[in-house]
This record gives sequence, C-alpha cells and structure tokens, in this order.
Amino acid sequence: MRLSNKGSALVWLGLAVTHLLFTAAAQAQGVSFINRLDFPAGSVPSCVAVGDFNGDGRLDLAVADVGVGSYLSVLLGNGDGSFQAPRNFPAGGYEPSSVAVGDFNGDGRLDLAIANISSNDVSVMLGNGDGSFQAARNFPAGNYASSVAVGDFNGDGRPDLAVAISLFPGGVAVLLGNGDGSFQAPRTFDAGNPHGFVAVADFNGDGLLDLAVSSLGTYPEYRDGSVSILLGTGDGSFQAPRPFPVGRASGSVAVGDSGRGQRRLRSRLPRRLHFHLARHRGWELPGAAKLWRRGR
Ligand SMILES: [Ca+2]
Ligand SMILES: [Ca+2]
Ligand SMILES: [Ca+2]
Repeated sequence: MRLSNKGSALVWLGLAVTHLLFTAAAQAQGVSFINRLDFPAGSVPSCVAVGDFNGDGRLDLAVADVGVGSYLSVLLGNGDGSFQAPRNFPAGGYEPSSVAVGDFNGDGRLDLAIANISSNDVSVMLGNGDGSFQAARNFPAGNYASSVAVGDFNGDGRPDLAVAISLFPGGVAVLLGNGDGSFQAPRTFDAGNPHGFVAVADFNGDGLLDLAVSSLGTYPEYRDGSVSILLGTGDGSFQAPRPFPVGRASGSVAVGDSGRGQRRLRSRLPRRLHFHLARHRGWELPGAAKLWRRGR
C-alpha cells in the first residue's frame, strides 16, 4: 500500500508540475503543442531527465521508476519526437524518485545520478556512450533522499551532487565529486522546513551556484510552504537558508528566466532568475499524507 500511495503522489506531482510549467510558458510565449504522444516507461515513473546517452545527436530520456523493481528506464530518442521501447537498468537503490544527468568521470559520456528514497542514498550509473549504463554504485546521502541535482559547487571542474533530504534532521546533502565517478561523504546543510525538491542556479549573480529547495510546510495543514535559497560560497558549502513563503505546500521547484504570465517571486529576488512554483493539492491526498507523516 505504501508503494502505491507514494507512487500516486509522485506521479500526480509530476503531472501537476508539467501542466503548470507548460501552461504558463505557452501562455507567456503564445506557443502551442501538438497532441501528446505517450510512451511506456516502467510501472511508476516519477522523474525524467534528458540527455543524449548514445551519442547519435538525438535526445534520449532517463526515467526513474519508484515502483516495484526500482528501475531506471532509458528511452532512446528517434529524433522525431518519438522514443524507442524502454530499456530497464537496476537503479541500485530502493525506490528511485529522482534522476539527474552529468559526466561524473570526465570521459565525455553522460552518466546518471539517482536519488533513492527508501535506501537513503544516491546511486551513480556511468554511461557507456551507447545508451547502456554500468552497474550502479551507491553513495550514502541521508534519510529519504528524494531529489538530486548536479552542479560544480566547489569550482574544481568536477560535477557535484545536491540531494534533498526529506526526513529528520533533513536538509540538503552535498556530495563533492572526485571526478572519477565517485563522490565524497555527504555534508548536510540546513534548508529550513521539511523539503523534497532541490534545483541549482546562480540566484545572486556572483558566478557561484546556489540552491533552491522547496518545502511542503508543516504537517498536517501544509499551509506554510516555502522555497528556501541557500547561497553558495564557491567552496562546496552554503549559507543559511533564506525562506520565501509561497502559501500552500510547494512540492517542486524549477528555475527559469521569468516571462509575463509566469508565476514568480520577482519582488523578493535579485536579477532575473525567478521561480516557477508548482503549488498543488497532491499533498492533500491520503497517500501523500502518509508519505510525509512517515518518520515523524
Ligand atoms: Ca540519442
Ligand atoms: Ca561519463
Ligand atoms: Ca566540484
């Protein structure tokens, strides 16, 4: 039952995020989309990342599957908007909920980092450059590793990982990369309230990467959701979180240069990088409530 509830919440969340972001972008830019195309991608797809994993110049998809089996599915792109049947790889952890792309060993081939909620770690799958991936290697991250993002936080040219840690004591775990596909032990930074998603950008324009972490707010009402900004210092550490209230629960956060009609917090943030917030009702679902009640 727990798997089903969690999967439902994550899928609902993904759909809500996609709908809000694309609707806002379409309204702002006057664009439209062709009818959607559906492709199978595992039992409970929870997160998707994009990259050219076989080097044919066509973008492919990597999909974390939080369902039974804990797979990472790769759908090679045909270059015309369609994708081949998924090829499943063991994600290396239990209940992978998030996937991010980077070249973690510097061989020019894209690799994957996967946040595993129930094994509290990040698994790294090095790419072979042909669309396949080597067996996952795991690195501890923290309780309920729910989201992962990639950036070079200490400026050594090696990609690092930021992982949202959703259960006590919570925070954002930063795993500095060694450049060979391995990562150092996590260093966890306070990020405010319980939180589930992390995004990377330079929010204050100092050339150093910062973190944006969304928070659902406080159980059981979830009316005090927020997004916290953790400014990067450039050495792999981050300043104390600065929260920006967003009202009801904020489940996911993405970063973009805002345009008219898009949801943003322009008055509270410098420069032109703002948030696109996905506020949703998903956490009112019984399954979602159980998801976040766990461990309290
Ligand atoms: Ca490709
Ligand atoms: Ca690589
Ligand atoms: Ca680095």
